[in-house]
Amino acid sequence: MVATAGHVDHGKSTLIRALTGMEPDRWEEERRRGLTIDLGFAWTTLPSGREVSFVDVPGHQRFLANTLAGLGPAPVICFVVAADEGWQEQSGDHRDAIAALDIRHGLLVITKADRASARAEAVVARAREELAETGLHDAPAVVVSANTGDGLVELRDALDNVLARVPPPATHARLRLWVDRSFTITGAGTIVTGTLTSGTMSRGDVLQLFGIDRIRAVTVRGLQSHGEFRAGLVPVTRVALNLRAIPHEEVHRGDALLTPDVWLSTRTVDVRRTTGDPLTKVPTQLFAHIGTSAVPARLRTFDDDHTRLVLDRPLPLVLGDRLVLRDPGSRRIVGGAQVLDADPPALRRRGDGARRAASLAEMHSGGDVSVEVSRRGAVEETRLRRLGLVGEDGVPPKEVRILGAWWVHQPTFEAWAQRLHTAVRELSQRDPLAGGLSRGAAADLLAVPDVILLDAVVREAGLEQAGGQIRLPGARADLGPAEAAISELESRLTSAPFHAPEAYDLQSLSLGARELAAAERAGRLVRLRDGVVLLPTAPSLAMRALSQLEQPFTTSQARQVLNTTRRVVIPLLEHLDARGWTRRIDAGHREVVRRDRT
Ligand SMILES: Nc1nc2c(ncn2[C@@H]2O[C@H](COP(=O)(O)OP(=O)(O)OP(=O)(O)O)[C@@H](O)[C@H]2O)c(=O)[nH]1
Ligand SMILES: [Mg+2]
Repeated sequence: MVATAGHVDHGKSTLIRALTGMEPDRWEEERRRGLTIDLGFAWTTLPSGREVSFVDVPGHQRFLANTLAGLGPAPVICFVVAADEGWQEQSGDHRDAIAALDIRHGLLVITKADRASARAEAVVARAREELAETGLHDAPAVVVSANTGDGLVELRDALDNVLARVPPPATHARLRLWVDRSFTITGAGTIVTGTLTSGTMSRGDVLQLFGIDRIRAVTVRGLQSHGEFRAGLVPVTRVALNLRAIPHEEVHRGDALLTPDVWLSTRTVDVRRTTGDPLTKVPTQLFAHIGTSAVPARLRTFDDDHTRLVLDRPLPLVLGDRLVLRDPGSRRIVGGAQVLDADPPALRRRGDGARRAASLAEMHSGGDVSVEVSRRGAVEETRLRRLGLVGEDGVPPKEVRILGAWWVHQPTFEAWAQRLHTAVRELSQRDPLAGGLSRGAAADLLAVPDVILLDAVVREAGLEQAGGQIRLPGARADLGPAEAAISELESRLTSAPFHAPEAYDLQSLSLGARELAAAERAGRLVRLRDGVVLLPTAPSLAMRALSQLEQPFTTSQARQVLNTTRRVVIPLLEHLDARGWTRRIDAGHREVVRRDRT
């Protein structure tokens, strides 16, 4: 797609008409006044067979916003300067827009040569000087007259050459199509048009329509390009989509059609000035233009080259996007900016602004995935992709490691592990009976965003977890003051495994509920119903004896073979039932559950 550019009345629309035989001025008012007001669309086939679309823009300063909507998505420019008038004020505005948008392909067309052929050379020289700082600095120049037809053959050839040199756009990229028109055709319904600059589109696609006040799903019912139906389209091309179930008034210029769920919606972006006036010298209320959209923006300027833009409404922006900043008061383009961070941190505390300015100054324009990941510690990969920070290869930088869906900053990860280890060690010293740090407390302490990460941090720290508690490894947890009493109990139970201590035994050992619970968590005792305390080995020991009995067996036979009392044997048998090791047949009988070896 090629957009025109150039001062009012310099012959842009006439040129498009001469090249395509199509009328770019769509409105009756435009034709009556001989003035382009809004975008015009036309296309033709070049000598090579290549199809080319044109978007014709208005030159008049009053319609600069429309001009920017035409230039916004354009990869190639046909920059028009009339031979008789030469370089003029809006030539300058359009040059500034092209510089801000970083458009690098195009050609310079000197029109109306029939009126001032002698001046053509000087006009070319001046235009080259003016465009020297833009991507069009070495654009080929062609001198034409639409009236006589002189130079049009050369112009077609030159266009063909320029288009052949434009690098092919990414067909696999996620789609973002900025809408430039929405209208209705009887029988077909809503038609939405735009320039497909990357990604592919097919009939039946479900896309997200990113509108002024909401995002909704739309289905592409039909597709056209250059007036013909297509099943699918690849960039760069003009597209007209027939959308299902949405009135055309609900789609606007500046809306975007998106690949679903892969774009970030953002109202705040940090940008770097690429062209134009130092940011400290520009008004703090501007219009930001991107694609076909124009949104009022408030600047919170950090320095000459960096500012935060707070947009009046969210846009689907990504790292690297080029914005044109326009001052609605003076109707001037104040410059261009590039998105450095589409989701910047809030500035809350004193000094945040200065710190942010410093880190933006350091950031390279391709964005810095390391900076983003280190700032947050861990970031979901999908989010990084939305921010435009993941390269095609998907390989993280050196200090970033992938844990599941997360990209984690390795130094931060190690610091988390160290902090967790310290916290767990201190807790076990302070309160040996605590049984470890709860996962909830650990997550709060580290502020890790996901439990999967917490597990990884626990492993990294060389800690163990059980029952939602994180503790030191091999935790034959020292039970502190209760240690001696528990050891004593252990040795008694080792010699008489089913001789559970009586309440007064526990009392004389100073073992209360808290101490016993800690010992159980540490895996040193089990507590059964009715205050029965045994070694953790007791259940399997009991099973060994019970399976020697004739099946089924009675409670009393069990009591005898285990050499214990009813107080102990009943909770013990219930415990075995609960584990599925024994089965209660009736009030007086049980049997051992035989397991088939599989
Ligand atoms: N003599 C002569 N007149 C031309 C030529 N090209 C355009 N014109 C005339 O210049 C006037 C302006 O032409 P347009 O094509 O409307 O100019 P434009 O650049 O599209 O103007 P805006 O869209 O309003 O910015 C018209 O009267 C055209 O007939 C040319 O090559 N020779
Ligand atoms: Mg025109």
